[in-house]
Amino acid sequence: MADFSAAEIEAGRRLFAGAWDFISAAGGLDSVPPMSGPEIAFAGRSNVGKSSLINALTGRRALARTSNTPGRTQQLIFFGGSGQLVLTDMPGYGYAAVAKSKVAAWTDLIHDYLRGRATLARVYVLIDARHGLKDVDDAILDTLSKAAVSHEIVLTKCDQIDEAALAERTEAVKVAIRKRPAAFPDLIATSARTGAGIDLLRAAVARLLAERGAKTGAKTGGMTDDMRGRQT
Ligand SMILES: Nc1nc2c(ncn2[C@@H]2O[C@H](COP(=O)(O)OP(=O)(O)O)[C@@H](O)[C@H]2O)c(=O)[nH]1
Ligand SMILES: [Mg+2]
Repeated sequence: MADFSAAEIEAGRRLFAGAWDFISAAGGLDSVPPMSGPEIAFAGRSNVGKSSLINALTGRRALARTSNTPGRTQQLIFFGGSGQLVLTDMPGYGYAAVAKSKVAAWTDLIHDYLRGRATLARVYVLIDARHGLKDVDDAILDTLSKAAVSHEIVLTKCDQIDEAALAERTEAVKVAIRKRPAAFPDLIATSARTGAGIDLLRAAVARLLAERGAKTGAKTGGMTDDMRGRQT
């Protein structure tokens, strides 16, 4: 797993500290909030733990609604904090009991969003540590590669398997993504339940934004007035 300095861990902590709020939910591209600060998105199968991870990162118990009923989040959900960073909870995929037409609509939305969002700094693709990569995950990884969107795997629910199984799973996923150039070669193992790896994921985002800021000369600032107006 990637090494982070104490300064990066602290930068990560600060990046996610403070108040986080719901900005808006979008069922289509016409209703996504205007692009503002750098955005990171969380993708993954229904029930993989996207909402729980967002709650763990932001230290809020119910910012992103979590659910035992897979397939409930059918929209892109945007969250903003006191800084510029925007978090996007993406609609889950791979839930069998959903009608084909609905799957097509989600797929279109996800693909449009990934292609059209210049502020999107990285997509974290969540994989359940118990199950590893599945065919449906390959589909989103293919889409991300084609759209040349930077992405990294995050293992979720690591509290559910023992250390040896986690090491084995980590290695298997690493081998599988080695053939994907747009995929970050490392991955981060997390548990929203125990908090394991959450500080590392925060640090990874802080490092990403620092690198991106250095490239674009972007300054950090607050949420735009336009975004505030959209908060509910
Ligand atoms: N044991 C364990 N359960 C988790 C973890 N993260 C999420 N869950 C559970 O997995 C289910 C789905 O989580 P949710 O965040 O709603 O998944 P989403 O559909 O990807 O947004 C819920 O019952 C969560 O409590 C975790 O780190 N460990
Ligand atoms: Mg969710």
